[in-house]
This record gives sequence, structure tokens and C-alpha cells, in this order.
Amino acid sequence: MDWNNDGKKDLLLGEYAGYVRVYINAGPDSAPLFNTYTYLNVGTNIFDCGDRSVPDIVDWNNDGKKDIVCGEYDGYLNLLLNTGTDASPSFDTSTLVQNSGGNLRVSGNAAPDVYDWDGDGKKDLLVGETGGRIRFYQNVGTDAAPVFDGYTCLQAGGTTLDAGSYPLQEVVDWNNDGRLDVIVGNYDGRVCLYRAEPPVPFTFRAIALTNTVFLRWSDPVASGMSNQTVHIRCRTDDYPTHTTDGTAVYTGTDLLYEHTTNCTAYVTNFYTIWVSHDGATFVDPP
Ligand SMILES: [Ca+2]
Ligand SMILES: [Ca+2]
Ligand SMILES: [Ca+2]
Ligand SMILES: [Ca+2]
Repeated sequence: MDWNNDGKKDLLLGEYAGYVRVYINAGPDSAPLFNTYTYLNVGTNIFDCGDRSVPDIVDWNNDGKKDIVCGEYDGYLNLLLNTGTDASPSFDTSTLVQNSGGNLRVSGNAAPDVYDWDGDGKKDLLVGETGGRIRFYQNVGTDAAPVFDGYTCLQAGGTTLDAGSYPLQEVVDWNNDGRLDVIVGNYDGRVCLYRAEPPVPFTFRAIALTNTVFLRWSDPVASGMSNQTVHIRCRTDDYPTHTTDGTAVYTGTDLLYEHTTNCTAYVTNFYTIWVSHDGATFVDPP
């Protein structure tokens, strides 16, 4: 993070006492040297969020100037919008980030990482909290004016991720495979790496008996879909290519269907199966 835009990386560090220290790099970028620090100010006062400040730097409102989201012991997130310049940030006020019409608050020791976690082009919030969970607040507003309405907890191996006390996470593609991983430090001194695994392939099988075909498919949710609903269509001369092609066979959330209607011995059936994120929108293959 280059705080003063001089091409050399700097450091912003939260303190137990709730202040934030700004260390400007006095050495070269390749060998940073920190001789002294100043405290971050809001107006004419030293910024103080209570206890355990955890700052994250981001251009929150997309005005080209870096801002600060700072977690605190009580679980709130302080938003400091930069009223100076990008190279010489200054802050007049501190407000609390909102969620569902009230102050966003985790159980304690809020540790924010602002990141577009779902890849929709709008910055989201990942917030570590006391017990070891990491909350994902999806931005339902715009990228320049984030709005939050509820959260989910990050999962690992099918259960809620538990990274130990006071987790502090950073999203990074650790192994350069194109999938985002999460690296988490905690109070015990451990550093945990949560690596994103390749999605489970979606499978679809048909077993033909006399005048009936058993259709089986794998759980779409295990393959990364948000919803279990599938839509299956059939033709006898070729695979259905769009959602009104051929005849509809099955729409629902089961993982098995016995197809008997219009099934004739020695007549080939061609099936196409669609999966859906919302359970209603089925997108045709390209
Ligand atoms: Ca710098
Ligand atoms: Ca800004
Ligand atoms: Ca997003
Ligand atoms: Ca990765």
C-alpha cells in the first residue's frame, strides 16, 4: 500500500489502544525502512475507535482517493472518507458502516477486508469476528455507494469456517490457479490458508429400461450453483438446444427422475439438462 503515492510501499498499523499508525517508507521500495510514524487524524484529533483498530485501505466511494474502513473491538466498522487528496489523505469525520438500516456489527474484533468477493464488479466486505468466523456482506448497492443487507459466513469443507480467535483475513490467489483463496492470521499466532478447490463436475446419467428411462444427476449446489432446481427436456432426433425445444421432462429439486411418458422401446431419447442459480432462470448453451 503506497499511502503518499511516491512509488514506495508504506504501512498502516492498527493499535490495541484504537489508534492507527502511519509509517512512511524512508527507504527504497525493495527494502522498506521505517524510522518513525504519525498517528492518523480525523479532523484535528487522533483517530480513536476504542480498542483493537484494524484498518483496511480502499477507495470506498470511487472518487479516486483512498479511504479507510477500520474495524474495532466492539464489532463496528468505521468509515473514513478521504477529503484530502489521494497522495495526501485527510479525514474530517468518521461514520459507521451500515447494514440492513442499522450499524453493521459483528460479535467483536471486527477485521475488515474490502474485496469484490462474488466477482460482480461491486466491492463487498469480508469481516473476521472474535470467535473465528468470517462474515461475507454482499454489496447490494453500487460499487461507488455500497449497501449491505445481511451476511453469510464463509464455508470451508461444507461447514462454517473457523479460523481461531480474532481472525484477520486477506483474499489472495495463493497458488495462482485463478481461484481466490483466503489467508487468515489469528490470535494464537497461526496462519491458516483456505484454498479454493476446483468445482465438482456436474454429472447426468440415463439408464434405459423397457419403456422407461431412469435419469440421475449430481447435486448442482456441489458444483457451484446456488440452487438445486434442474430442468430436463427431451427429443428423439437430437439434443434439445434451448428451453422451449422438444418436450419438457422434469423441473424440480430431486436428483432422480423416472421418465416414462412417450418412452418407446428401441426409440432413442436425447436429453438436455439445465441448472440454475435462482431456480427459475435457465440459460441456453452458447
Ligand atoms: Ca509511499
Ligand atoms: Ca475515496
Ligand atoms: Ca461484489
Ligand atoms: Ca487459488
